[in-house]
Amino acid sequence: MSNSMDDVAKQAQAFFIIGSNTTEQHPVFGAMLRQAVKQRGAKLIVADPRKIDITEFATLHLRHKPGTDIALLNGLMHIILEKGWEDKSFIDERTENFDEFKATVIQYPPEKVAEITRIPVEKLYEAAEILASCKPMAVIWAMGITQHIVGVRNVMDLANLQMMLGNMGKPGGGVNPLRGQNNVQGACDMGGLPNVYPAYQPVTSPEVIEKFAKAWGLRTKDELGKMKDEEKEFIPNPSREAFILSDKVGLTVTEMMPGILEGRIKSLYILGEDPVMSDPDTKHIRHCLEKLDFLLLQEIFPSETAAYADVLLPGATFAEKTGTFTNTERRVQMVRQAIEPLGDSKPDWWIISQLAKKLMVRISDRVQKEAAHAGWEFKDTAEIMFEINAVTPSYGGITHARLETGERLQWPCPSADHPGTLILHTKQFTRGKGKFMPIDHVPPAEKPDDNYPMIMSTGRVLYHWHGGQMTRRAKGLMEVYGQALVEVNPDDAVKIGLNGKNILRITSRRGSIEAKAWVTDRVPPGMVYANFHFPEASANELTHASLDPVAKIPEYKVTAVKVELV
Ligand SMILES: Nc1nc2c(c(=O)[nH]1)N[C@H]1C(S)=C(S)[C@@H](COP(=O)(O)OP(=O)(O)OC[C@H]3O[C@@H](n4cnc5c(=O)[nH]c(N)nc54)[C@H](O)[C@@H]3O)O[C@H]1N2
Ligand SMILES: Nc1nc2c(c(=O)[nH]1)N[C@H]1C(S)=C(S)[C@@H](COP(=O)(O)OP(=O)(O)OC[C@H]3O[C@@H](n4cnc5c(=O)[nH]c(N)nc54)[C@H](O)[C@@H]3O)O[C@H]1N2
Ligand SMILES: [Mo]
Repeated sequence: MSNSMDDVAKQAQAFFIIGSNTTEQHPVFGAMLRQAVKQRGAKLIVADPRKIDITEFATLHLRHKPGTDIALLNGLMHIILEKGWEDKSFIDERTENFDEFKATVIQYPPEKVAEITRIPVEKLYEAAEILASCKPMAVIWAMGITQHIVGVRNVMDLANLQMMLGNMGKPGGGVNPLRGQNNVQGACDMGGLPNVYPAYQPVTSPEVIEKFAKAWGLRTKDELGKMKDEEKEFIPNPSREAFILSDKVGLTVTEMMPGILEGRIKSLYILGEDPVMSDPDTKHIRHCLEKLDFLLLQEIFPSETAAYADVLLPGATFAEKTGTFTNTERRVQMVRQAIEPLGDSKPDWWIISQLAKKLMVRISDRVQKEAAHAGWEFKDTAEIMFEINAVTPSYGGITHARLETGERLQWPCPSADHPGTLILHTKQFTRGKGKFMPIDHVPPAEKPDDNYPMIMSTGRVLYHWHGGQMTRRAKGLMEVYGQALVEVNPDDAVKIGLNGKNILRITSRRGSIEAKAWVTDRVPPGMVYANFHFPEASANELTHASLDPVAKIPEYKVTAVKVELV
């Protein structure tokens, strides 16, 4: 989030929630927003194909066709320009490329947008007026925006909107993606991505490579090139670049799986992920995992993916270890060990460091054991944090000691005396001026046809967590929500001939599931909504791996399906 939950909830005059089921998937923040609407009359626009719970509190619900967000946003911005509601001084002072962007937006008059999105023209005008007249206005989104082949473009178009209205760098405004997993923000900040080191420092940059090579006592490619042959004697494996830092961008998960079939990937080390449940097109994923030479899985439970593992290492859970999580507002929080790890389980960081030491020795028996171990000897996670402080500028001043005193630290926090940053981009953007990006509507990858006439959208429900390894083990949750339900509109229920029966078969071009119907107008006619919480009826048996070309995120939100009575 560019802003913080507090300032958004307390100071925004309007919220634009687009593609986020906030009260079910981020219930704490969802409750804060609901209160803002009820108690201080903040306006709320929700753009979501489904009638999710928070629409009950909405000033306006824009129920557009899945995968038409760009058309919707361009249409709203078209009206804002037509009415002269844009923030001209912000555009002049803080941004560039406005004219090129404007030329694209002009192509989206309300009538055309109404046709693409199925939102009536009057509603578009009403929405544009609320968004432009309530300042500051905060945009909030989640997977309804990103899980599309145009995920990155959707996000850029939301940034266009906020720059056009001058809502960036101000309390109560901003662009606010709600991060999903408890520590996904932290994992990304620490370089758990194929193209960057911690703090988004590119793996392709020679300066960055040199910095990390120095910090970790490794050689750079340049240094290796300059070395004499006899010096190379001491380098265990120069040809495999084992002891230098690679400047190659790695693969994303969604590229690794097909990479197995292409022979590019021979083994996988999976930690805390259950791809058999969460990756698109399960049959394909099973096939890929079967072809691996070796799969090491580090888990807290024997998950669905465990069936394919050669070795299963027991990781300790959040309650059994001490460290930090970084939440959606870039805030680093202490997590403290409450109980001793059960059985043989060990904290993930400890397992990784043990493995690393063993691998280093295996790679070369010529390297001194101590040298190989250097850099992997951590007493605890507070010590790991010191290394983070040294190489991660935005975390430079975030230590366990400061967090233990109760300080609220949101990155960037570059030094020990820095108070952290509540709101980003207050004076300028990371690149200097904010660049408007001309973005055109592109329809979803999979189109309905006579055989697969309906659209399936997928996501989660309040009571379960993804593959359900944790939540399906909770008795109370299973009592409330014990089997997969598929939302189907009452009109479609009639057409399908449900007539009191309740089991549906949903089939896509890749597979088929049977699940109980929940007949509800939460979904519009022509659309069903399924989750991936139960292995016996997981939506991912049906989804497909069409990817956003930049982020490589699959288009989980649009699959063409056939729905029948069982
Ligand atoms: N209880 C619970 N909470 C969770 C999780 C969980 O598994 N269970 N998972 C966490 C994680 S990792 C994540 S990423 C977040 C996800 O949080 P959300 O993104 O809020 O969750 P989703 O269920 O993916 O729902 C996204 C919303 O997008 C809408 N949508 C679908 N297609 C479109 C579209 O084309 N355009 C627009 N504008 N909207 C669309 C859906 O109707 C839905 O309301 O939740 C986190 N919180
Ligand atoms: N169809 C469809 N598919 C989706 C999505 C969608 O909206 N629709 N959403 C996608 C999104 S946004 C996400 S984030 C992914 C989530 O996909 P996954 O990350 O694969 O799902 P989780 O069930 O959260 O898997 C986490 C696993 O980690 C284990 N675990 C928990 N704590 C620890 C720990 O401390 N250490 C270790 N080693 N393991 C631990 C749990 O037992 C669990 O099996 O799903 C994606 N898949
Ligand atoms: Mo997520």
